[in-house]
Amino acid sequence: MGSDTLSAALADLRDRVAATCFPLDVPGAVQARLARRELIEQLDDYLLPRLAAPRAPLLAVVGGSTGAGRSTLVNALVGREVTPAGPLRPTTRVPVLVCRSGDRHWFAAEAGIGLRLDERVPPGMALLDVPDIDSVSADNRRVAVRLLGAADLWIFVTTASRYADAAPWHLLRLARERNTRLAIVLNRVPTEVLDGVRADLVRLLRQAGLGDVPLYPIVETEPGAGLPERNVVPIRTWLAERGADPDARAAVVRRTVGGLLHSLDRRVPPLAQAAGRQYEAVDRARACVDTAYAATSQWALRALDDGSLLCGAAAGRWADGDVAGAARAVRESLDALVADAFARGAERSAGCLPPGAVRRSAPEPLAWPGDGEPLALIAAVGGPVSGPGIGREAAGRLGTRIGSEPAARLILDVHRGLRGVVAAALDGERARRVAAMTPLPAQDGTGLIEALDTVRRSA
Ligand SMILES: Nc1nc2c(ncn2[C@@H]2O[C@H](COP(=O)(O)OP(=O)(O)OP(=O)(O)O)[C@@H](O)[C@H]2O)c(=O)[nH]1
Ligand SMILES: [Mg+2]
Repeated sequence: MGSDTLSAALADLRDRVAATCFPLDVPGAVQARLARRELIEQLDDYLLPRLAAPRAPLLAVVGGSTGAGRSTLVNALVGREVTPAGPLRPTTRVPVLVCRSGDRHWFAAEAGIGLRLDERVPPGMALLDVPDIDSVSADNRRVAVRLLGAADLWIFVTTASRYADAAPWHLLRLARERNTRLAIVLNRVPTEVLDGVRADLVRLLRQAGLGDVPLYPIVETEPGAGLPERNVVPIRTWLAERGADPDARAAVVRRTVGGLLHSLDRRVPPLAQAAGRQYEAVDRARACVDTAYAATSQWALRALDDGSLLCGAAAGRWADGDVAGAARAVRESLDALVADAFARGAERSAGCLPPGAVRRSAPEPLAWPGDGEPLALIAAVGGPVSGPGIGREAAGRLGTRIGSEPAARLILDVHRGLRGVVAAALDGERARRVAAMTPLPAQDGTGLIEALDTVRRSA
C-alpha cells in the first residue's frame, strides 16, 4: 500500500470515472451522477493525496449537528479560541483547520478553509472544524460531507437532544462502511440523564454495527461556563495516542485507506453498469433514429418519382405556357418536400430519444440540379415518362430541341441528382439528430471495471 503503482492505478480509475457521463434520464442515472461526483471527490480529497504523503499528520474532522458544540470542543482541545463558537445557527460556515506550525507545509492553502497554528494540537494530528451536517444551508451540508470524506478520523459530536436524528446516522453508517476511525462525543448531557442517554446511544450504535466505537460523554456546563479542559482530557488522550507514534498513525491511515479501497468494490461496478446503460440507450436511440429516417427517405424519394410535385402551382404555370415559372414552382415544391420530410423524420424519431437528449434541427438551403434546363427538371419529377402528363410533354419538347437520346440522358441525370440531394439532406438531418444526443458517453463502463481490477492487483 502507498506504492506508486497503487497511486497510478487509482489516478487512472479517477480519470476513467471522470470520463463517464450520464446525460440520459435512464434508470440509475440520477444515483450514478451523485456516486460519480462523490467518488471523484474522495479520490481527490483523500486517497490520492494520502498515498502521495503517507507521513502527513492525521486529519481529524470534527463533524456533527449544528449547535452540538463542535467549535467549543475544538477550542477546548487546543486551550484557546481558534474557531468561533456562538449561539447563532450555524456559527461555523467556513471550515477551520488547526495544526502545529511544523506541520503547516502538509496542508496546501485552500480557499475557503481557515488555517490556525497552535502548538497545543496533539502531535501528529490536525483538527478540522467543519460546518454542520444537517444545516439549513445546503452549501454547508455539502462542504461538511465532503470534508468528512477527506478525514483520517472522524470525531462525531452529538448531544443528548440530537443523538437519535437521522442525518448523523446516515453518515455514521457511511463511516462504518468505509472503515473510517471514529469517536463519538455525546455533548451537553445533563448529569441527571447521563446514564440513560448513554445507554440508549450505545444501543443505537450496536444496532448500526458501531458497538466498538469509543464514546465520550461530556456533561452540560452552566451557560457561559465554556467547556472545562478536564472534560476533554479523554478525547485529547485518544487523539494523542493515535497521532504521536508513527506506527499508530500508519495503522489509522492503513485502516481508512483500506476501507476506502474496499468500498470501491461496492461503488465502481454500479457506476460501470450505469455507464453501460447510457451507452446502450444511446445505441438503441441511434438505431431507432436510423430506421425512422430510412422510412422517411423512402417516402420522399417516392414523391420524387410519382409526379405529385407537378400538381398545384407548377401545373398552372405549365398550362399558361410559363416553363420557367413551372420549373421555379417545382423547386419550391422540392424545398417543401424536404421540409416535410424533416418534420416527418423528427416526428418518427421523437420517441427514440430518451429524456435528457437534446433535440435540434436546422434545415439548410439546398442546391437543386437542372437549373440550366427547366424542361429537364420538369420532366425529371414528372413521373413515368411513358405515362401521360406534364412530365411526358416536357420530355417530348426537350427531345425535339436537343434530340431524344441526349434529352433522355439529361433527364436521367437530373433525376439522379434530385434523388441524391434529397437522400443527402435527410442523411445530414439524421446525423444531426444523432449528434444532438451528445454528450455521448465515451465508454460503456468496461474500462471502469478494468481500472478497478488494476487497483485491486496493486493494493
Ligand atoms: N451551557 C452550555 N453551552 C454549551 C456547551 N457546549 C456548547 N455550548 C454553547 O452552545 C453554543 C453552540 O456551540 P458551538 O461550539 O458554536 O456549536 P457548533 O456545533 O460549532 O455549532 P455551529 O458551528 O453553529 O453549527 C455556543 O453558544 C456554546 O457556548 C455546554 O456544554 N453547556
Ligand atoms: Mg461551530
